[in-house]
Amino acid sequence: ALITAVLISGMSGFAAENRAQNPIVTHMFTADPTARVWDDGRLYVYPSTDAYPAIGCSLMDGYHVFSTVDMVNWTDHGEILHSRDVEWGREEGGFMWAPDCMCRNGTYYYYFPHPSATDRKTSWKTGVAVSTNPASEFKVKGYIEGLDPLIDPNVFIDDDGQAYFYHGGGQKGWPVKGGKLKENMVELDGEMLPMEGLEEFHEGPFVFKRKGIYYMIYPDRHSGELPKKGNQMRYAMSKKPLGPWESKGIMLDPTGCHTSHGSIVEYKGKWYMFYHNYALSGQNNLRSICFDEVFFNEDGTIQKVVQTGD
Ligand code: FUB
Repeated sequence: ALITAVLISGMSGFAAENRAQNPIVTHMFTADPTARVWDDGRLYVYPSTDAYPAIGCSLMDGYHVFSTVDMVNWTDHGEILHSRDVEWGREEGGFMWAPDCMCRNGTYYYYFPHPSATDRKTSWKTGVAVSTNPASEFKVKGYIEGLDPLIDPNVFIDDDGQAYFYHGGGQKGWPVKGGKLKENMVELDGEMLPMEGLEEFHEGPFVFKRKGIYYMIYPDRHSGELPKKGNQMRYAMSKKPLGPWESKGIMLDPTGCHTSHGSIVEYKGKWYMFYHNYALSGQNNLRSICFDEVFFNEDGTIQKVVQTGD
């Protein structure tokens, strides 16, 4: 993997009135952002990469990492992983879909869905690449054994140190499942269970915790005009990391892309949602990552996120 530190200035962040200048990356097309804050005080975004010209999701490849300390200036750390680094991948590459990254004891675990060369529909595996650096030198270690062929991995570590793995979607009607991970972050600890109580689940689960409440956000199956087309982001709340979940409705309207996908993170005292829209390309399958602030009500419910820059 390359370490290409490119300072992208003047194209993103907050304007004077403290609103995000979306999209935050304009020199390439990016989607499915997972935002993480690590001990070095930076906020990192781990997105997937859309191929230009747009030909759907098949040629998505070459994951980059972006980071910031001020939500204004973003560094592109360059490509950290490509399908050619993946043993079980398709010879022609592509299909490097929505990733996640988690840190435990100074090691960064990068989770990515990738199908085999023979059957892209039912052969998805969740690969794990490992590094001691959050944005470079990732080496593929293999994949998590014992999973269903679902997409969109997500990892959450609870306050007691227990790690949880979630993933879901990939085929129409496929579920979202969750379970425990062992301390080594690459093996399941017990059974993966279907997550109960989620309305209209489509794909892209992301779990976080705030004030003792567990949240799962996810894209639903909506595809009509609202006035924009595409999936809506819904959310559910729970008292436990593996549910049962209580559906709470829509927290992000369609962004103009066929898909939606997002993550929520706290940074420097504010909460942000990262997601993608089509503002840069005007095409629903050439996406660009964005963020906007998230506001919670007293009872913990989430106010609908106002999209900036669409
Ligand atoms: O970007 C490729 C796939 O589309 C992701 O894995 C899904 O979440 C959807 O955004």
